[in-house]
Amino acid sequence: MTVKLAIIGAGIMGSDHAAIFANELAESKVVLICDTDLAKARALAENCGIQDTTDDPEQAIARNDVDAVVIASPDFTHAEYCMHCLDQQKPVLCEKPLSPSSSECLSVLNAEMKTGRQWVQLGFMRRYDQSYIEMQAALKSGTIGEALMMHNFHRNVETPSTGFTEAMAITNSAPHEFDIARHVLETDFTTITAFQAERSDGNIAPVIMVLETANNQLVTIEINNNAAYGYDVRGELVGASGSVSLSAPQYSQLNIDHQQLSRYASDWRPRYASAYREQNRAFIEFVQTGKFPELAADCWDGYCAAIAAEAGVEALRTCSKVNITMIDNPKSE
Ligand code: ISE
Repeated sequence: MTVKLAIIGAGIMGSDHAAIFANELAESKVVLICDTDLAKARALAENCGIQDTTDDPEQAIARNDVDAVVIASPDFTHAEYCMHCLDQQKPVLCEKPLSPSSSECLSVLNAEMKTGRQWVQLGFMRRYDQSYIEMQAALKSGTIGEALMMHNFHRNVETPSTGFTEAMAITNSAPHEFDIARHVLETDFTTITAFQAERSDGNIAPVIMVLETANNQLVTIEINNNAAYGYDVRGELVGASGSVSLSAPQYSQLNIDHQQLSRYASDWRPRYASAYREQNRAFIEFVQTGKFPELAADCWDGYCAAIAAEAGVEALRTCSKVNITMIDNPKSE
């Protein structure tokens, strides 16, 4: 069965998803691009040879010729559009975060649970990145001993020109690390502290967070949204008898003028190209079979990331260690 998709949001990620489904995943077809800015929807549709466009997300989700939905609109719209997908009982691949608000995440989770099955796959694509897969495998096989610490560095060239607030370092960027650390370590966070450097140029300054886990491990996260030099994600999992660090795929190095040079991409898409492809492939299989993908994040994971983010914002505001207190996972009751 060819899965017919609507993509909501014609920005960077909407365009990226459209290209992946159109060019790399033969069992899918994007039939509709939706953006509240119709001109943007039209431009993307034209670029990818897609016929239909609309500026009405609710109608897009409800259309009979749409089997499943990809949400890549601004963060604050994700929960609402997921709710429409649940109303229509259509599988949805929703970009992270599920919502910046943990209570909104819970509303989506509860609405999903009422339907009796899972519909929402959350786009924490790093779970499909080979370097994190190998990191987790080294831990699970006992190769590095028990996990003690996980260090994470997440650097963007610069913040988007509009709409990126101070808090979004924690609510938009760091959720990747909140999720991947929980996923690799298979545990939850208990506390968070956060610190911010100062910049004299008015740009959003780097934030460093330290989290404790339920298994007494430490997780450090640096978010630097204005690193200037390139897109750079690093990480290391330190065990009792060894460590494993991420190495970004790199296909060549240039040797000139007595220097060895390697390049940084200007954003995350090249670094995570294969992770996005594998994530999206898993989504198509999910739509076809109804079986939720083993590796993927779900609404509960979205809630866990949001509650860590809320505590992080509070920790930074109050310069104090904040407890991360979660409800019991209703899925395991
Ligand atoms: C951005 O907001 C994302 O969503 C990307 O997935 C991430 O890799 C990037 O660094 C974030 O700023």
